Amino acid sequence: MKKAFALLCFLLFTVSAWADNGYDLWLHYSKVTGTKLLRQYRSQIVSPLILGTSPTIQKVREEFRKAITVLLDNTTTSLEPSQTRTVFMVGVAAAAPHFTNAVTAAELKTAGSEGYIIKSKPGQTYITANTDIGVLYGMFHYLRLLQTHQDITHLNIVTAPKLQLRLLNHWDNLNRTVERGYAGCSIWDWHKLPGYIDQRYIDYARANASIGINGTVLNNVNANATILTAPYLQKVKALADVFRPYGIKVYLTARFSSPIEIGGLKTADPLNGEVQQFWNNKAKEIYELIPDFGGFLVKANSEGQPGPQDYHRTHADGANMLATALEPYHGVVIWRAFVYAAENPVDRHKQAYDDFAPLDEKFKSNVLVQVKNGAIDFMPREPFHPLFGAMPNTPLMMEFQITQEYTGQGTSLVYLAPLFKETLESDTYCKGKGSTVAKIIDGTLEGHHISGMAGISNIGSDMNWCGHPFAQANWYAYGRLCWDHELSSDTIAEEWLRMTFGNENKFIATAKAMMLQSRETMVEYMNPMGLHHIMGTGNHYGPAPWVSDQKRPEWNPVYYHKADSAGIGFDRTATGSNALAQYFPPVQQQWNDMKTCDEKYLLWFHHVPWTFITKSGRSLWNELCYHYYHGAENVKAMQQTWNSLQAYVDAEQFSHVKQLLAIQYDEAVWWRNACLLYFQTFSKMPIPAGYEAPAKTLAYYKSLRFPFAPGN
Ligand code: BDP
Repeated sequence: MKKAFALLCFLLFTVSAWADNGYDLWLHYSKVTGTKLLRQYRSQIVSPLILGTSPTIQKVREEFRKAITVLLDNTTTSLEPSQTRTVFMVGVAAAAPHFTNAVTAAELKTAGSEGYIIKSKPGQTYITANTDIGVLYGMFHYLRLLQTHQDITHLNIVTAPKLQLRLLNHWDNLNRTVERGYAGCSIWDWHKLPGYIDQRYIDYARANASIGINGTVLNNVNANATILTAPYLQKVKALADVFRPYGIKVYLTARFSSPIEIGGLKTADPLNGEVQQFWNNKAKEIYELIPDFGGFLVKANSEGQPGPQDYHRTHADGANMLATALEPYHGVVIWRAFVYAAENPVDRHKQAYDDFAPLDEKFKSNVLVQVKNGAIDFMPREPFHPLFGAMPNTPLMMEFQITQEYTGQGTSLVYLAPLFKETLESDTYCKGKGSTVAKIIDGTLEGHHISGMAGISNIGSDMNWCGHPFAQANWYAYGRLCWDHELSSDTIAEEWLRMTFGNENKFIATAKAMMLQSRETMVEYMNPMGLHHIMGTGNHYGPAPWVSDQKRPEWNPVYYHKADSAGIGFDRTATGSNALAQYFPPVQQQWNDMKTCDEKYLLWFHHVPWTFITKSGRSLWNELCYHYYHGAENVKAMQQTWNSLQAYVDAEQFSHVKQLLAIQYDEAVWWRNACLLYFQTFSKMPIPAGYEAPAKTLAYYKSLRFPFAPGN
């Protein structure tokens, strides 16, 4: 008896220990709870008929079977035609007249090449689209409804993605390190490819397809030309073959100097005939292997990368040369605008605009320019990049960073949808009020034929893919916003929580509130009031606002905060660098007066006296102290919140997040203390009474080193 009990305990323990290691992501199917709901689902989903035999439709079938077997706790649901009066049909509209009877031509037009239609009434369900991939997306949407316990008897959904290129950018190196990766090694095992296809590649594709991501750039923007050699292209082809049924195209970063490194040429000058021929041949070679290859992503003349300016050519010359090579195959060039020159005395904020805005009409039609959300670099909070709105003739792609290089790296619970939304909803006023960044990148403002968004991936070889269990939410949110940038952060968080952790309302409400607050909390304890780029050098881990010894001025935090005895902040108005002039006048007006400037951006645009009275009535110094302390306190509150949710979460997941929150709290206190002690050397003002005094000295914080911090 005792033995049996011990065995039972062992089994229970083992099952729960393995039950939720996070590998399933948001595709964590579990039995629908609630008898009424289960009854509804079981009566609606009877003898589902999935029409078609293509590889994509096979995936639809596999996923559907896998999901409903668990969700409906039903191993017997047949996928054969039904003799009953219940109809449940899935497939492309052309496959059966039932579909075209159920939906209108206008609805199919709206769905386009990737969208889908879901219609239901009691006893009848149709999931259809113009294409196989639309059907797959529709199926995932339907499963999401089941996973989140929605009523499925009166559905009338017609949807299409707002953006065409919905890409992940992996900053993965060929040796499996990941630049700014905090979740283990690269998931691409180049050495064993093409022979060994890891199950992860398939699950990666499933997860991406489930949120509508349709492209992946496999390698780092700081590129290695080896990826373009014949043996590596075979490896790339193997991945492309895995991803194809899931509607995911492969893209590669192209090192601009490849003609020299792997082509035996002496130059990479884009106007040189041999160089052009090298790229034309390379494109041909790639498309013979991978007929649906997406195209090239290029980082050129930035942070030491080679580029056309090495030959006194423009970014457009470089991009157009590659665009010509890809054009016959309908490939695109995605050219990054993240550039700042080594020896440029101009405010870094202004450099990309200065380089790119004049090139607006110079790019070929298969070139997109990929612009980071802000002009500096994925900071916890940045005003939108002034290039949005400044290049009406060029399709601009958004580049967001999903990996948390500057937003807490691998240890912090920071839900990034509010950051993404803040940028997308910003009004550029380029064509009057309502010219939002979202409308620029989705192409609707200027009527572009092509549009896209890129997210720097946070995926690695960790069991749960993203390191921090909550970092999965950022991958999810990014994909959902690519499909529909009008979705709210709240909606997306709720979907993700329900799909990942289950549907307990108390859990959802509490965890969601914590997620929604988390980004602002991080801003408060790291970079309040428009401070930016004050992190550690190289690894970008932790605070180091004092660093001033880097050889390039803009690599030094002191360049950005400019603290002195008079005040703190970067004057980017007409009396300073005048970066503000790169924005349209109504935006300038919002930010050009320190008395009216939104305090979120105050120190981004102004050098503000320590004694300046802020909107709260506190002096600037006291306000900074308030934010730093408030942010750290909020992390403590997050810890308490998480502890209150223990009963709702798998033990392994619970403990994982709990331990990381403890680290996050220590890091928040460290940011707060280090920054305030350092800035205090200029303000000469006391930390207000009532706040606990920093535990360590400034010298101590300055002495900290992290030579093996990940991602560097
Ligand atoms: C910076 C990263 C660096 C990247 C660079 C980029 O620190 O590792 O190479 O962005 O976007 O934020 O190219």
